[in-house]
Amino acid sequence: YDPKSSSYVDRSKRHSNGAAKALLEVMDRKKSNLCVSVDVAQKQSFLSIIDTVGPYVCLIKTHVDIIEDFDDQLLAELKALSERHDFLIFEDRKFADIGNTVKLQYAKGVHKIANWAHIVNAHPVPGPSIVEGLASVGLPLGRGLLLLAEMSTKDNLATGEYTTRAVQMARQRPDFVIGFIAQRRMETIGSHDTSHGEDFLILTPGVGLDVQGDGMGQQYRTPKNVITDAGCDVIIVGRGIYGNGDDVDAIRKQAQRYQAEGWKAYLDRLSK
Ligand code: BMP
Repeated sequence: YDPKSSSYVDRSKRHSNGAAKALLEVMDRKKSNLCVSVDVAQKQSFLSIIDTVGPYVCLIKTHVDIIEDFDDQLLAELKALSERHDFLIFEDRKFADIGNTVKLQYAKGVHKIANWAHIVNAHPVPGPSIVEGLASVGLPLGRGLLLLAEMSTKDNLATGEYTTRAVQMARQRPDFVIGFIAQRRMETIGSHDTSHGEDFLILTPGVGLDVQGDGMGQQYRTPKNVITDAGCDVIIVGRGIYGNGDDVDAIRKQAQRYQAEGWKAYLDRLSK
């Protein structure tokens, strides 16, 4: 079994986790493997970008702790947009603490992330206990977790044995860990026998069509590099979509462009 040559909709049937299933189904339904990362500081701008790109995405990625005028109304509007435009929500929280602390960070505080984010992510650095802590909150709510097995930045430390250990952690909790933030497929890592049908979602940041970096360590690859060549599943695009100002038509055009490029790259991969 090779997830690279299977369709998103066929793969949805292999996942028992509700968030993984729902994501693969919406990707198929909307013909989109585009996740837009909305990294802006004002609520109005945040909601306006999401309303504009909503029809073209499978997933919206948030960093709610960036928003200066955050309130519960914002969450109600985000939820309404996700229903109107049919996308899932991924809070890029990057949990990285002991099980008991991440459990509190996930469920409580100002943001109450578990109440509204279908998907969150965590650094594997604390070991399997971080997954247990998050699962105790997320599993009863049908949520999914991604582990950061690799990063997009220059000279990052998530390589080699660290990446392998992240994959081993995921294999211990396939009910909750639905995949990875990574730059390539992970199923073959750790001299694992892939014949039993393992399937991870690979969500990949560091995607841009017009520039190669941001002067702060970020490194960009194209949708073709990421989806066709590296076999990843979802392209995560931030500033490539809204980085040239807040003109709504320009943002819509960029979202359509990345959606089309990402989908073409997926169809090219399937026809290989
Ligand atoms: P941009 O496309 O504007 O560079 O944004 C990338 C987004 O993906 C940011 O929100 C960043 O936090 C996130 N990200 C990343 O760039 N590289 C990683 O390895 C992991 C990330 O979560």
